[in-house]
Amino acid sequence: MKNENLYALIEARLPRDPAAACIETADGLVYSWRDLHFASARIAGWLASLNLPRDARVLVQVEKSPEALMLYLATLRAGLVYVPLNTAYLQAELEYFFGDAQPSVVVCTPAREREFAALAGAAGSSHVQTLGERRDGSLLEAAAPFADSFPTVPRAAGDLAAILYTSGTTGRSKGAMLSHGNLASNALVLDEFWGFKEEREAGGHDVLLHALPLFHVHGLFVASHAALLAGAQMIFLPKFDPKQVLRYLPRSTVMMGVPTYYTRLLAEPSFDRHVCRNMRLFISGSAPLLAETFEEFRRRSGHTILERYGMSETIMLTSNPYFGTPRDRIGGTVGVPLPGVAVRVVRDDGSRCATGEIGNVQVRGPNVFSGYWRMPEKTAEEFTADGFFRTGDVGHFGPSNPEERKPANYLTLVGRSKDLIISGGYNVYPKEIEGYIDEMAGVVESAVIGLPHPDFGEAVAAVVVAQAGAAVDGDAIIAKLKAKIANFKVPKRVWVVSDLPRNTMGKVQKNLLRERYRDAFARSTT
Ligand code: MCA
Repeated sequence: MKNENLYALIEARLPRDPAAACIETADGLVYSWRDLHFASARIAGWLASLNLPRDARVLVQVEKSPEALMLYLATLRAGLVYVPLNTAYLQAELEYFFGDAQPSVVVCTPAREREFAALAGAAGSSHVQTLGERRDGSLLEAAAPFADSFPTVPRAAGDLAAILYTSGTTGRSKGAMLSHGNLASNALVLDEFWGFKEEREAGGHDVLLHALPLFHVHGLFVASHAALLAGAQMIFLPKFDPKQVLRYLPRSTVMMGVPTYYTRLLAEPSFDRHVCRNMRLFISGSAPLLAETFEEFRRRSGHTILERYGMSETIMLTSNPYFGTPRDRIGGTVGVPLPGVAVRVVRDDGSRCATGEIGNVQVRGPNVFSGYWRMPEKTAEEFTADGFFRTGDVGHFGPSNPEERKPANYLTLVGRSKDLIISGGYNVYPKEIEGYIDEMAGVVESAVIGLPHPDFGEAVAAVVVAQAGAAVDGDAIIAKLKAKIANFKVPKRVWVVSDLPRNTMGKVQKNLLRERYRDAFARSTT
């Protein structure tokens, strides 16, 4: 029977020349495909030596490095389940992930070893290793004695490969369970849809400029899988630094990023057509790309950004086309459903919307996850009887008015049915932050909102009601939150007010608050 482990597919596609460059780092190190294959075999050998049960979780919170990618590949090879965590998460958040995922293996940065050992102890995880950014830490030492070959553990398409935590509307994060088949099907579709296959078959050599974090769908799956299946070289930057990106762009052919990357590049005076001379594709996702960024980018670089749409639960759903003319990439839309992916827009009663009519976006296909980890009820709520996942996004197919030049199969997102803020490509659910603020001394209640921000697209802000006579200070609230939760979730501004606007039903009118404070970050970049 065919081994449907994603790594079996990657292995089958390894370039013929194993000495060819696979990853180049900003420190000037070059890893070959052989290095990647051998080192991930050693880590897989170590994981296998632990004799863990099927579906054992490997929970990882490390900085970006080639070895972090090898650890992910090793987990696939050993048939275990990879659980990556944002490096910004702090104690309170980590406790939840440990309790929920109950990992058998934990890998953290050397600096946080003690903290993780305590968390692991409490959660009953027996194996804690460390991995630093420069090949330091205990993991590589533990893996060193193992062979540089490892037979990839057989897995079926439906077997669990990874759990990705997404913020939850109720404040609790949910673990989206993605299978080997989910990951492989999406990677294979994108290989063709975004022209990697054509480039390869024409004898070209794609070079992917990889500046995304390695713990989300975007950087870990979409970007890395594309390069791994294409045999393309990756330039691996530890984070998005526009100056560094400008240095590597002339040698690159493809870049993927969130809109903030593109606005930051446009803020660099030296960003021009010459710098992009070898590029064939810029892709944007994870947050809405503003029309002005789309247009200005085209003017400055001569390239039309390809905007696509995805989620942790579904990986990629729709994309603007790569083939055709640049005019086929329509700004403000997220393009057409990817091959094999069914996307529909429906009314609240489940009936199909007409072209141009706004409704709820739902999706079904081999890319769609099987459910939330240990949350059968939540999973059941999010799927329709005929197997479509309710994305929580609101949109329409085709033009919503006669002036719009949008074909009927192009999807435009106009909002979300769930209360969600997307800041710099990271999702933040107000309910979670309100929970932390409301438990602070002197606070009666709070409303967390997203406001337009020139750098992050949207920024988190909070409006807080204090108890009469209590000395509640916005800056103090921010400082307390910074010590407790991931920095991107911390409100950039807090206003203390006497009460919140409510409708006749008593519900807080966040739209009025968003209106009142809409210009708060108008020219700010912090
Ligand atoms: C950093 N800060 C932020 C954010 N990132 N504030 C709001 N939103 C953010 N996203 C704050 C920090 O709290 C800190 O504040 C200050 O900015 C500097 O932090 P630093 O880490 O130096 O920031 P940075 O390196 O400039 O990072 C900004 C960034 C980064 C490059 C835009 O957030 C980023 O790489 N975002 C990409 C996210 C991503 O990969 N999303 C994909 C999710 P202070 O100084 O006050 O502490 S996957 C997904 O959504 C789906 C499936 C999909 O379709 O792709």
